[in-house]
Amino acid sequence: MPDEVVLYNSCVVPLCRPVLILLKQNKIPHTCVEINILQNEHLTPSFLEKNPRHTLPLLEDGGMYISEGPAILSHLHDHHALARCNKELQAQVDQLISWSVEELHWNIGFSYVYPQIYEQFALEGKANDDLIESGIIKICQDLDKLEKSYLSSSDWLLGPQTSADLYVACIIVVLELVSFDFKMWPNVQQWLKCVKMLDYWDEVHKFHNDIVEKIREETGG
Ligand SMILES: N[C@@H](CCC(=O)N[C@@H](CS)C(=O)NCC(=O)O)C(=O)O
Repeated sequence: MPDEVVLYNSCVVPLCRPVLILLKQNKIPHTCVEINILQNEHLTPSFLEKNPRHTLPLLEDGGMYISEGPAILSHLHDHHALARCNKELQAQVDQLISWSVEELHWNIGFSYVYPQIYEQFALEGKANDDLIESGIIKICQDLDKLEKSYLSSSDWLLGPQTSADLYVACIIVVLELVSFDFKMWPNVQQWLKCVKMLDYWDEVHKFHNDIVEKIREETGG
């Protein structure tokens, strides 16, 4: 049994990235196993034995398998050196992380970006257009919330910098894959710049950043 935790990770899955950054920032010994989700490696019998719901990220620790980002963080708080905030702030952090992995990721990923770039997430014809149209409306509402409330008077979402900034930003930058223009949300733009300067952001986002760069070159953006 490995002494260090194992993160089953995919370079194309944004929800793996905050977990990986937090492992690195908190110096928690870990190894990464890359699962090629586009080749359905998450559906193989050996992976399904580890996680019957076949989602990534998945953490292995001491023979136990933990899926769902928020549950992974809770485990790392309890059993490893993942820093916690005071109770009141931690409740706010947990709240924003839960919102981001469910609602925000649904709106940005499954209702807008993935149906445009991944065949397997696209619906047929007009249904796909309708999905994308409803997605962008919800995304604008989400960005408005961040712009006008969380980021209206603070550089970070909850006052001090917390793991909620990482989680929410890892999902927001998925919009870069469709060259989304953030200019209507200057506070969000400024905040993203700050989050991108955090330790390990660039290292963990190398795959993502390379694709975004390639898109920029192709579109002359
Ligand atoms: N709520 C989960 C969501 C994880 C999730 O949906 N991961 C997707 C990739 S974005 C996945 O693994 N999909 C593969 C599948 O469901 O078969 C979390 O926070 O970890």
